[in-house]
Amino acid sequence: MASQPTAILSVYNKAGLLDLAKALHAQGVKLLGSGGTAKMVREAGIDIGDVSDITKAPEMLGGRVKTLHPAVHGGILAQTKKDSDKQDLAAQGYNPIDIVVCNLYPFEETVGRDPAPTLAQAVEEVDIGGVTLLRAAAKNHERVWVLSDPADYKTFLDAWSKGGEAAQTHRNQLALKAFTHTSNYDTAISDYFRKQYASTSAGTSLVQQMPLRYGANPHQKPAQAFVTNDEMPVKALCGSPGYINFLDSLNAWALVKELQESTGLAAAASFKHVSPAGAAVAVPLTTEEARAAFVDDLGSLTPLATAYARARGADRMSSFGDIIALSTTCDEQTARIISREVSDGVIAPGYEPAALEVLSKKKGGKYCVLQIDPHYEPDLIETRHVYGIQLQQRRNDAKITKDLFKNVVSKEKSIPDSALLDLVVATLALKYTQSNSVCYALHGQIVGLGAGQQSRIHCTRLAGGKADNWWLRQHPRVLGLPFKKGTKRPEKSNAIDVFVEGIIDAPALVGGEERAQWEALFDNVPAPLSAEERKEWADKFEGVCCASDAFFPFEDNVHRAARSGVKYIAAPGGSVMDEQCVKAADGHGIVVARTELRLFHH
Ligand code: 93A
Repeated sequence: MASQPTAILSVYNKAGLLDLAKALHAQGVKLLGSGGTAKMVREAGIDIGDVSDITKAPEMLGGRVKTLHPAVHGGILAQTKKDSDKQDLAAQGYNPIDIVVCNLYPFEETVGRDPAPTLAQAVEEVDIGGVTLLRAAAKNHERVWVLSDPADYKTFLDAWSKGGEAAQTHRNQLALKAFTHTSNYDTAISDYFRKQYASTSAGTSLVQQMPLRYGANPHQKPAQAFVTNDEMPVKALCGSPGYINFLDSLNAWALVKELQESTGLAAAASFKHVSPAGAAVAVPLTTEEARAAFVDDLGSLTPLATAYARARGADRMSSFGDIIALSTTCDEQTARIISREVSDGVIAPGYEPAALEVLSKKKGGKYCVLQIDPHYEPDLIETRHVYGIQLQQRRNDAKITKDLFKNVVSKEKSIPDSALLDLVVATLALKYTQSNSVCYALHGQIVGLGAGQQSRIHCTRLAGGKADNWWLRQHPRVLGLPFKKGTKRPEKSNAIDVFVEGIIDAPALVGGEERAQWEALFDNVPAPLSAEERKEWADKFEGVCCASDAFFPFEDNVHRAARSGVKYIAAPGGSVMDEQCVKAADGHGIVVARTELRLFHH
């Protein structure tokens, strides 16, 4: 067996090659190169053999086979401490290879070119032998050095001849780099072929990829959605989803799926900017709720229509242009409710034919109708890239059921079934809301959600303000607002909002254009709600549930919740102020369930 160390050189990117070859040669290393690599080294006057010297076979198929041979891979993969490996090499007259220098055909660069290469051109850029060299050398890094990046040549030359533990550490790092290099290379190849053979635009039955018009903003191109396992569980029956549509749809679907699993009731959600504007289960609407949700003209509602009417009615201003998720097959009545609202899209496990017909006419046929496989289970580990760095975590698969609220730590202990249902709705909503978040729920629906605030009290105030608004929208004076015939639904929602919030009566607006536009919507201009009317109505707001995605750091949250009719609170503990918060709750007669489950979501 030869004691002279041997290096195989086979590089597409020839930067630094000559310096490396010169230095290796000077240190007594035998050099063997593939066609172009050997030629360049030889022409520089450095002694180098051809790979074919040891394979005894010429490069063939126009370069498709250069280094793929047992003389090469046996030499790389042999564990020279093993007698049987040594005997195997000797039997074939092969020698061990100690250093592999290789980088790959530029596949990614080629397919990224404008104009795009043909498929045949792309195929030729798929490096086979180089990847095999790298993987073989990386696998046997206990003995073999693998250089996949010209940037590593210099440090390698300093380290390789020294031996010992430091050299092994260096080989370990080079092996990791080579494995990562081939992995990224294969990712680029599969990405390309997925777009060619498994895209919605490829017209094949196996769909793994959907091109998206753009990312979060129009200048963020290209954009796509894809899976690497099985099939894409979501398909567009109508319209084409954008990047944010996808984010909303997947979060909204996860929420309604879990709501139905946990409560046994049909569920719906109305999402905007990756947080729910509303979410609900099918608890029948009171007459006032039906009027405030603009569905009182429809008579009795199906369970799914009830759930969506509640979800959409939670915060009509925020639901403008929503993505809707439905937990069961969309029926015609639900589709009809959706069709008269301003909305961007809907996701459901299925659509009755009549429902699909209604929805596919919306927005001139551009309304986004998505169907999701209800049995789809995402991987337990989820990965995302942020600013070039990959973040990985176990996905939040915590189950939210009524059992979560068993640990009652307040003086008042009793939580009726209806409140347990509302606590499930509020807490599950938070699981899919951008944090920090606080949610108030009543009658099986969100009535106020404070999302994405850095301060918890701001969440609690925001959610409380929305809950108050929801309640005031059922005030007889609001339900009886004398809108002119033909006033559109979004105009009504806006006019009610500014009326309920008291904005339109602000001194700065009286006599101004905004106020005049508002007045023009009515047959006769309504008088503002007086402080007494507001107070009298607010006093009737009761039995509300409030959940928080993390502990309340101060008792001001409890006092604020109490002012919006909150009777039940669910939050994890862990604050130094836990005791004071419970004391504050006791002062209001509020029941507190400590969940010990934090639900941050980003
Ligand atoms: O077509 S290949 O996949 N077949 C091979 O057997 C093979 N061995 C090395 N390409 C192969 N290579 C690649 O050739 C290397 O990864 C390197 O990128 C390139 C170097 O070719 P040359 O030395 O002829 O310039």
